[in-house]
Amino acid sequence: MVVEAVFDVVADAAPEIRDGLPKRRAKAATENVSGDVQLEADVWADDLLFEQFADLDGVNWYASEERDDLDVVGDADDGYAVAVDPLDGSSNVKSNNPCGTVVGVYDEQLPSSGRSLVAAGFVLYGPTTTMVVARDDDVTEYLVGEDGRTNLGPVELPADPVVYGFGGRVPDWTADFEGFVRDVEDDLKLRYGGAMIADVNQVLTYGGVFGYPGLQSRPEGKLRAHFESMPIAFVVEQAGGASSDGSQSLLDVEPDSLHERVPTFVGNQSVLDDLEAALPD
Ligand code: AHM
Ligand code: MG
Repeated sequence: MVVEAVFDVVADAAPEIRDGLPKRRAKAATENVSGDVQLEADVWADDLLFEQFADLDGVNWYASEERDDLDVVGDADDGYAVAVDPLDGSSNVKSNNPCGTVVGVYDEQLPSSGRSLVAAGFVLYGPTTTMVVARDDDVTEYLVGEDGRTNLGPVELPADPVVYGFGGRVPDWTADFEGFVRDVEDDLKLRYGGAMIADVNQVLTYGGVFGYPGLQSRPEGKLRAHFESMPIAFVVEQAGGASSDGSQSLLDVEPDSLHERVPTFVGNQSVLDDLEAALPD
């Protein structure tokens, strides 16, 4: 099945990506279409995944945070589109903090709503390399190594929220969002590491909320719908949690363009209900 083959590719590539990071910490002297300065590691991980997915039967389109346009890599009109953030949180490579790889499998050409996701998952390069895959109402965590993946069991968001982390500078937050955060910090513990995948995996492990809000200077926030927000929304919702762009599930967002950004929140339903109540409609 194509979805399993996609995550076999990701699991096979993960040890190679991890091993390749120490010698690719330099800046690549290029910017991606979102205006981020690329590391050699960003470009290299993207090329590596592109080559693998281009060869995979059933994958018709490859899209990446690091590429301007969608690449047609198959010959069928009804194949899957694979959307990748090859190295999420790559600014953490310099400071030797965690980063990840994010993958969404869509059953139609992009741009598309998150409702066309059939599977999504991520690799976390932390003290160990793990992969979380959500598909068919099942979310599973794997330990990933040179000799394949080991099933660590199902992932279920804990019922009670414990940790929170929000991106952006506080003076750039809106007053409504800042008011919501002041309430959150009465009860939850701050955990923000600057790599979405690492921060989301803490939420999946302990319960809580991760978000990158719309800012006064950038109402659309920072995270990209197809490559970051919708795939993690799919994972967290399948694991029993919720997602929001401030007023609706991230899976209901209808991006108009490939690299569109969207305010992004995932975590326990109770916290996201409070968020949506605090923000204007
Ligand atoms: P990237 O994919 O180019 O690394 O950018 C996305 C990252 C997310 O992983 C993280 O949540 C966010 O940017 C951190 O941004 P900031 O440095 O503004 O806190
Ligand atoms: Mg990213």
